[in-house]
Amino acid sequence: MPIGARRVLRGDRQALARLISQVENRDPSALPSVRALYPYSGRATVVGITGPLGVGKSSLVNLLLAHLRSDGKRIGIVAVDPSSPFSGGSILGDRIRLARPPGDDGVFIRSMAARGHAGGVALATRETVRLLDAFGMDVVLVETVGSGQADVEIHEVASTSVVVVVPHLGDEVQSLKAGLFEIADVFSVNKSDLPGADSAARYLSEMTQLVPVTGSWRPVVIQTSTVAPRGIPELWEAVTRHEAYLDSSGSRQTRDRQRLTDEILGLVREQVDAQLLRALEREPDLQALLDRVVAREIDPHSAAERLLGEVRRPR
Ligand SMILES: Nc1nc2c(ncn2[C@@H]2O[C@H](COP(=O)(O)OP(=O)(O)OP(=O)(O)O)[C@@H](O)[C@H]2O)c(=O)[nH]1
Ligand SMILES: [Mg+2]
Repeated sequence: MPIGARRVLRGDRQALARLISQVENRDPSALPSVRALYPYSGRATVVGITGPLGVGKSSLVNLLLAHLRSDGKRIGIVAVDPSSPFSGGSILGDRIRLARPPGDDGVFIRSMAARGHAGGVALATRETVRLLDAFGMDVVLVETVGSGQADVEIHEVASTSVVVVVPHLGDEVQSLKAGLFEIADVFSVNKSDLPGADSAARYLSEMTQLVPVTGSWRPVVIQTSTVAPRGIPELWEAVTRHEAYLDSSGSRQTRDRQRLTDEILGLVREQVDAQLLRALEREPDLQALLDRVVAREIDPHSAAERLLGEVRRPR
């Protein structure tokens, strides 16, 4: 087994951090360790915490962390930064930053930049989660910003997705219907210390009755507050109920297989793309080929076939 992987299994936090960085940079030198660690993963409960900007996702993660730590659970946290155009500005002024309690070895927190990954975020996030899993974390919490068209498709990573909203959703209700509604296993109506929480929760509960679901799970709606702490044990209880449902209904298996199919296809695509780029570099007559297509001497299909031949050509 590669030394990096052995160190991770031994509980070496630095080795874990280094490996995650390599995974994030799609550095091929991480591959041997990533592969060696795969059999040690699959034990952690992976929970997505997603929702629009500033609804209190990090605050909830902090309180869930405290709740789970008091239960002796080892916790990994992955925070995928928003790639929204606001992220450089002061609009996020009072965001809560996640921090590991000093000296607590049962917690590992990692931020990932969503920017500059173009499609690779889900892949890198999934592998990071898997490394935390192999490291021995019981629960991995993944915070992502999502407003219906999530940057990271959280359900590609998490077995339970908590969608966080706040009272007075306004226009967000529309995008909720479109996107987040489909992925929510549990709703947290956070900031329920503010007025309107009851009616927001009631509205969401009614919506969950209307939206078609696959299987027999209907999203559970929990009111939470992180400033006047409320609903945190109930939120976690809803998550564990959903996890139990996944097991009893057999849908964990179905979902896992689907996720792995997507992952493998994603990896194949990554390789094919890279091969295509190399083939394009090898094709010195690309411009000439293009000229011929422009001059109507050959058609685009023939040009594509020619390039495909290059991709398939053994090197
Ligand atoms: N009133 C009230 N404010 C809250 C509550 N939870 C969080 N906040 C406040 O909402 C703001 C954003 O909280 P965060 O936890 O950073 O929210 P977030 O969803 O992680 O934000 P981003 O990661 O930037 O999308 C902070 O000022 C929090 O103090 C709550 O339950 N009630
Ligand atoms: Mg946050």
